[in-house]
Amino acid sequence: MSLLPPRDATTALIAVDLQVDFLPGGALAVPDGDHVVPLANRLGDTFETVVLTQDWHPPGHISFASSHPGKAPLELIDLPYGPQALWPDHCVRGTPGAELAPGLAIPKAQLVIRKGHHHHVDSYSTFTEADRTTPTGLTGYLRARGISNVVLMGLALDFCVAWSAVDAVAEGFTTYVIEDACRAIDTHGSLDKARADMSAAGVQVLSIASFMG
Ligand code: VGL
Ligand code: ZN
Repeated sequence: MSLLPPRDATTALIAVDLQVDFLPGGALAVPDGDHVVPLANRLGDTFETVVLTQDWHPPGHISFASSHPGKAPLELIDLPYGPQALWPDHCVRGTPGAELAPGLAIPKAQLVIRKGHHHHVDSYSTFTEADRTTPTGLTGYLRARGISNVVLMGLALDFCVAWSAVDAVAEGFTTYVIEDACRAIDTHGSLDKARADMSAAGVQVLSIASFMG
């Protein structure tokens, strides 16, 4: 049985990338991505501190296949910071696809972290960009508010949720992922890898039923 996080002001919810482009019909649709939006609303109600994240790329971002002639979405390329999967153009800052999901209703949420805004660096993680050195500033925000535990949910489990969870552990937070409040892209073994990476890092995986008790 997994331990549950303390249900007090030391625990924050991070709702990851609940955005139009990751919902059915979006540019990088995650299968059944829309199913987790009502779960985010229910969970959000039970936390004092809620952080929303938004994938937020400039036009022509380095993670877009269209920025690399001859390359197709889901191919891998080598960048100075390591391998980078290529994606369809998605979550271009200021466009309708980058907006938060219609139906997302967490009025308590006070911070939105926008990530992936550097032209030459992607950022699946909401803590540290893909160069593994540039911080988003989220750690400082959470620490300043006395947060020591984080609970993650959202899209996509095998990219932005998993990378954020592994980094949350590295930043010293006790870290939980509510797996059935996430959906995955699952390409080239990414879901199995994400599960293995989270388990190796010590991320605790919960179900929404166990969490809601
Ligand atoms: C994501 C691929 C590219 C995610 C973001 O939110 O998981 N995946 N950009
Ligand atoms: Zn992205």
